Amino acid sequence: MAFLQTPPQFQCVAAEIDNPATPGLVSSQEEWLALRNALAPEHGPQYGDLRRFVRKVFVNGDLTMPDGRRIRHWGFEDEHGARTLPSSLLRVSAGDLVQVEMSSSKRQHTIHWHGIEPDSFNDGVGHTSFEVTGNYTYQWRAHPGTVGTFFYHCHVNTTLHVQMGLFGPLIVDPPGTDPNAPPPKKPFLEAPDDWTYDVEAIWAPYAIDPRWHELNHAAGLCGEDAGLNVFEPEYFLINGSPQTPDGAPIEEVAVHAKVGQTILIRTINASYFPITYDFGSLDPLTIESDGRPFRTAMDLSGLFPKGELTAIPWSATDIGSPTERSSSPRSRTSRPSGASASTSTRSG
Ligand SMILES: [Cu+2]
Repeated sequence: MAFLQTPPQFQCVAAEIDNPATPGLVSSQEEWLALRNALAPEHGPQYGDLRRFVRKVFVNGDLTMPDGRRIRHWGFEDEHGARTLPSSLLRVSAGDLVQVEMSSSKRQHTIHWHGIEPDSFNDGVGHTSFEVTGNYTYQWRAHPGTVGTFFYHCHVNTTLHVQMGLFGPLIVDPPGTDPNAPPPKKPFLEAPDDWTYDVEAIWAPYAIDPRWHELNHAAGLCGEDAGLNVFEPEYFLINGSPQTPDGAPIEEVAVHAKVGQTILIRTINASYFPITYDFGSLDPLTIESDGRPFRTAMDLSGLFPKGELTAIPWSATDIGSPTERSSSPRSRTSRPSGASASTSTRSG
């Protein structure tokens, strides 16, 4: 058996590569329903709609840190023109046929659907298929048996492009449900009734090494040492909101619920070190990891490796404002670890 390996000096992102047409691109809901209903039973139950989204790369995002420092970031602009960090939520139901029209800026990017298993054309792993210049419509079906919290991100020079902000949450709701319906909802159909949540939040622990934000698109791809093995974060955020030095809870991502309501927090670890969640006096359950529901809740204290996506519900039974704190990342150079905090408040 033989294989070819590309030496580093030829791995640079430099060429304009034509995108292929999306294999079997479905043109309408009617066409999808006809195809879906003609599937043999072993290819899945007959549910799911055609859902379309747009994600357009932008590279001129601008975040201001508490000390006034401005940080350049990238992201995916959605079909409504929103440019957020993380990029906008993409939410579907199991069985849906998902089409995401992606357009890159001048340089190559992709969207990889982490935890979803599309065919390789639509998987968004550039070096096993192609990188997008111009436009490409990703098409995949949300697996009827895989429900939960995922994320999507660019997979070109991945370490850098994810840090630059090219990522967002992806939620697959249970089959046969409306992904746009508000809670109360079950996280997955087999979940016990008391896991039904009334309030939902999505938190992405994220940290910024400012040096990385000055690098260019292809830094490190051409055999040079861009220092992408050294991550020295100076700012710690939840979503796009930075922690202030006084440790005050980040109000922008605070969760508000009424007494007796159940809260579900979906986390996507967008940083490069394990994250520790400290829920204070609360006693949350962990019910899912990487889009794979647990049949029973598990105690995963301290075990949140990179890329793990976890849903954590808890019941709001107290009145007060306990602070939930996510702390990390600890850098290789023994800087003190950072922390970012927010709160959940309960009203009567
Ligand atoms: Cu990219």
